[in-house]
Formats: sequence, C-alpha cells, structure tokens
Amino acid sequence: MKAPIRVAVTGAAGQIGYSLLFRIASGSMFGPDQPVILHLIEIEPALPALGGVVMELQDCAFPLLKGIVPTANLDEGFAGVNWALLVGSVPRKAGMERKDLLGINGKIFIGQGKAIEKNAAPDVRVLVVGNPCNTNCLIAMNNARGIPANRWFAMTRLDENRAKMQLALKAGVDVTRVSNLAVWGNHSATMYPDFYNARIDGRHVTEVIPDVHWLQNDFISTVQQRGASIIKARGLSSAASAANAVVDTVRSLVTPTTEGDWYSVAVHSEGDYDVEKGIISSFPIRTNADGSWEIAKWVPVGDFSREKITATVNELKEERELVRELLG
Ligand code: NAX
Repeated sequence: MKAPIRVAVTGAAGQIGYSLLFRIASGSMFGPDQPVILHLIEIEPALPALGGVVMELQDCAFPLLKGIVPTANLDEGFAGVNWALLVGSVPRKAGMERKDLLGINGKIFIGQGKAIEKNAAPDVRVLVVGNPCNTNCLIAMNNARGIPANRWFAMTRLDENRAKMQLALKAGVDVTRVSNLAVWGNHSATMYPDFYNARIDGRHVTEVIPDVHWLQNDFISTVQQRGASIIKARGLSSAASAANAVVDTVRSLVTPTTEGDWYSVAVHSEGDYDVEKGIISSFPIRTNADGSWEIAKWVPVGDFSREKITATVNELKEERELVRELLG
C-alpha cells in the first residue's frame, strides 16, 4: 500500500466542498490505489457544519480515506500537505465593488499563502478555486516565495469542460471526441475558449462546425456566461461541476498528457505568447512523462484570438494593480 497523500481543502463545508471531498476520498482524484488523508479547513462559524460533513465522510467507510483533520487553524490545516485546494472564499455581495472583493479575499490568501509556506510538505502544489481565483492565486504565491512559482495553479477547467460540451452538442458528437480546447486568461467573463485550435476527431473545429459566426459569438458568450446561467436556474452557483473540474485539473496535472493534446489551467506566466510575465493566466498546458508541466508551445494565435487574449490579460493586469499592496 502506498503512503497516504495529504490533501487540504479550504471552504470544506461549502457547496463545492460537499461535492469534492467524496470524490477525493473515493479515489477519483489520485486513483484507486492511492490512500489519502483529508485536511478540512473552515472558518470557526462553519465548524459545526463541517462536523456533519466529517460524519458523512466516516459513514461512507471509504477504503482509501486514512484520516480526517477538520480545523480552523491554518498551521494545523496545512501541516505536511502535498496538495492544497483553496476553495473557500467570501462571495461577492450586492453593492460590493470588484476592488472590495479583491481586498477581502486578498487578505485571506495572504494568510493561507504564508501558512502553506510554513507548514506544507516540500512537494506541495496549490490549486486556487475561490474567486477571483487567478488573482487570489497571485496573492498567495507572492506571500509564499519559498515555494517555486511552477507549483501554483488557478482553475479554468470548468470553462474548458463547458466549452468542449458546447462544441460536442453543436457538432452532434460525443464529448470525448473534442480535444485541444485551451481556455486563455482569467477565470471570468473575459476568458477566451480557443475554438480555433480545438479539434473534433482530430479535425479543426471550423471544418466540422463551419458556422464561424456561431463560434465567434454564441459559443463564446454561452461559455463565458454559463456560471451566471446556472445561478439564474438553480439559485446557487455551480458546485458539482466545479468539484468535478477540480478532480479533472489535479488528475491532468499528475498524469502525462496524451501526445498532441493539452488542457487548461492558469499558471504563472513567464511571458509566453506575450502574456505579461508575473500574472496567473490560463494557457494550453501539457504534463510530461516525468510529472513536470509545460505550456504547449506550438499553438497558433491568429488576429481574432490575439484580440480576445489581450482583453482577458488586460483584466488580469488591472486586478493585479488593485491588489498590488497585498503582493508582499
Ligand atoms: P460556498 O459559499 O458554498 O462555500 C465557501 C466556504 O468557504 C464556506 O463554507 C465558508 O465558510 C468557507 N470560507 C470562507 N472564508 C474562508 C476562509 N478564510 N478559510 C476557509 N474557509 C473559508 O461557496 P462554493 O459554492 O463552495 O464556492 C467556493 C468558491 O469557488 C467561490 O469563491 C466561488 O466563486 C468559486 N468558484 C470557482 C470556480 C472556478 O471555476 N474557478 C467555479 C465555481 C465557483 O464559482
């Protein structure tokens, strides 16, 4: 039996937590032979609710779940963790400006970044889900400079999955036949799902779906507005699909990517594709056989894509300016 992996999840008593924890404990994230210990981090007022989640986890009698650490203490919560999934954050309330939200959540991610640097395992990797996830990730990373920049990620996989399914529905094919779907930039309504480089059965999407007007307009706006559509329909934001995207992201990061394909996750930009160095931006990413990742380097970017990427990267630069004093 392998040694257990320690996985911290913040906001563990929230909506996404409730869908995510059971997937991790069942083996969906790290595979059927990898035991896990869950570190469940919440704020004090949510600890009673978290106690209920712990009882339910126990009641599943998961063979792979070797321990549960429920806590509001960040030092305890991040002690020895190999993965930190930062889901918890404060939702935007009516009347709140983006700057206010960035400021409130920014402070949370300063504390979590410092606590991860101080307590986590030397191989820790961090995936930020709580919004605004790219900039929260930037803040945590800058407050934990002892951890290499290539271990920090922010989630855009839900956008990728949404985009793939919309293309599959339009083309009338199974979603498994859609590949190479890169989401660029920010996880926000400006993100760009790059249909020009996506493939259906290995063919360019524009060959299979010749309606470029639909691709450039309806497709992009459907994906960009999907989160809002779900809130409108459900009265709550996406949770099960978000949790599923967390599982997909981590699996993709720990599994070598199929030759020629890529997936989407936001990483620290080193200036590739003329994306401003230092921001956390989504790119087409590949995981190598040795477990390292790289930005896929051969992806052509035409005028339409360049304009879209510039817009979403500009938004990330604006967000960075709004939180500059939080970057340590
Ligand atoms: P919930 O409000 O249901 O749960 C959030 C939980 O976080 C609560 O239990 C709260 O007590 C906890 N929390 C707040 N501050 C905390 C702190 N400082 N430390 C630890 N826990 C803390 O939200 P949920 O629906 O689970 O969504 C969580 C986050 O994911 C939100 O920021 C949301 O916007 C974001 N999302 C990100 C997505 C992405 O693709 N990157 C998609 C889904 C989701 O919208």
